[in-house]
Amino acid sequence: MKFKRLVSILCSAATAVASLAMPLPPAMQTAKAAASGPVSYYGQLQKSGNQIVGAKTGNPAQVKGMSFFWSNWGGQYWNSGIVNRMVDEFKCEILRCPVGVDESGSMYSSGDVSMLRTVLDAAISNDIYVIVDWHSHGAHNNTNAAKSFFNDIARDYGKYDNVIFELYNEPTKVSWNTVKSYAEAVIPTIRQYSDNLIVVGTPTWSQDVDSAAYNQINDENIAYVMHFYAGTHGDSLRQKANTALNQNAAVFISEWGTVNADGDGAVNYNSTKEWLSWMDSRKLSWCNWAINSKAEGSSIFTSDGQGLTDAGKYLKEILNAHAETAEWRNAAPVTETTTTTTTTTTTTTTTTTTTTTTTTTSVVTTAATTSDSAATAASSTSTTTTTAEPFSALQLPESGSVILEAEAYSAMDGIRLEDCVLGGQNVGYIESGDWMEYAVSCNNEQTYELAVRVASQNGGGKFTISADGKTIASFEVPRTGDWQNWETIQTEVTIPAGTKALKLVAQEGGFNVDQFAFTAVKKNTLGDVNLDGTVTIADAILLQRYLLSEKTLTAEQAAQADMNQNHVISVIDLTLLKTVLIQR
Ligand code: IDC
Repeated sequence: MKFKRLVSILCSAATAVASLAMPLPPAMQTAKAAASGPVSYYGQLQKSGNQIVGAKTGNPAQVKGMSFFWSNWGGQYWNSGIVNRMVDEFKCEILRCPVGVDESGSMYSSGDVSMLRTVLDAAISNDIYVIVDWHSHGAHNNTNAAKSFFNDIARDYGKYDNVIFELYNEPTKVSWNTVKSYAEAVIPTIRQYSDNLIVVGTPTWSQDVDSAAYNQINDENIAYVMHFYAGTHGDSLRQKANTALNQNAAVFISEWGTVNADGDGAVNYNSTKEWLSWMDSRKLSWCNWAINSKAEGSSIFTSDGQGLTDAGKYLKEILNAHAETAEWRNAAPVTETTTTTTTTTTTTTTTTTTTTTTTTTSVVTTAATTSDSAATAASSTSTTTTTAEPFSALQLPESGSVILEAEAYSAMDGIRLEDCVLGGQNVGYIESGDWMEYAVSCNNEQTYELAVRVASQNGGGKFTISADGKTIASFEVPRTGDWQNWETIQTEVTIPAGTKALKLVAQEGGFNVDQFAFTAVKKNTLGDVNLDGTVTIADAILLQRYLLSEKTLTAEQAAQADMNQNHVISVIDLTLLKTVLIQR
């Protein structure tokens, strides 16, 4: 019986392989690339709780990129060549277009709209997000000008998932109520055409996200804008955003600088690292100021326009590092681009393309050289059980890496925070029986390489990690020679679906913890097309029905079906899958 089946499978496989070896009909040769950028992957950006998620993935989507300079002064860069360069060289996933508006709320030059359209078109063809920013410090003085502008842009561009509307760059010293009334007048103009994300500036040069969060706009898809300049701003501004997040407001960093708030001065690397790590831990999307060559610290181009400034070099490095772990770049193949039925066989072949790059654990291995986040939890005594500021649960990813700062606990007993030599804070004074608990959210069971950054003058510490009460890992802490000499210890952990809390409990004290890095381990269940955890004939049947166009596959399922890992799902994969089943 087995033999017979094998023969028939081999025969049909031989026919299929032979037919595939023949020249492809024209339609098959022109298979179109699928998700080439973040927008195809995440879809429209949407507020969900205090996060911005991708409509297609349901998971937080953190996108990073650059802001152009005021259109009225930096217009020479508003062209498709620069958009391409920003995508290819800087790896931008988002660009921001600050349309210059004066204090009275009027556009400096109506001609700027045509430059804006050029950039929007280029961003859309690059499959990246793009913010239309009414770059004003007095927009509420002229609501009608904003309404007319957003009406035209939303009418023409609101249908594209790429586009985000930013209503008011930076209100200055006005009340949130004033800004809110302005926003409430402009929003319906956009909503006639588009339910895309709208981001709204907040008082005090977009710093008072907390006031906005306490009195939110009644609309389903709004985020509040916070801006910072690393040379000027630090912890106290981050605390305002933490407060806003705790009020279930979504926060968007549509502009930030590595330099001082006047846009000039030297790059403040340490402060920038603290901000970056803080934004990463909360999955906040951002744009950096600015694509320009004016002789000031925030410009990324030198004043002759030829080279990159310190800020430019640094931003390129940051954005390129992000590209290595960005979820959309590491995602599984996307299915169903072109389907063609050949006339010589009854086999239908679907060509699948992908932009997969290898998921690396670079976050983990390079972590020790980067600064960690700033203090995020209130310091507390060493004797009482304390609930820190309620943190949003950390979404554990299905691919790539995420860092959980040790100080971002939701509850703890016995520990204390202290300044960390790498920047930010770490958990210290851990004694036997002390613990920290972390709010997480984990949709599906997933295996991770868990790397914990620890320091211990003398060694001998021991701790366990549990998921909703069940121990999933045990660690022994080596001697690192100093309380601030950090090393990473790691092990593989499997976190069950639905886990809400991870807890570290010290069995033996005498160690410090700075952060936990989770890197998703790709499940090695190739062939599990129906994703039920095992490889059976049901998977082969599903794949066969897919090839006969009777069923569709999700990207995750297609990844499982791609047995020979060539990013094309064909009858060869079916043959391989059947061979695996038969040989067992
Ligand atoms: C600054 C420019 C500067 C220009 C000034 C005009 O860098 O060359 O003279 O605008 O107002 C912001 C604003 C942004 C500022 C930037 C730096 O959104 O327009 O650009 N900044 O000061 N908020 C905080 C800082």
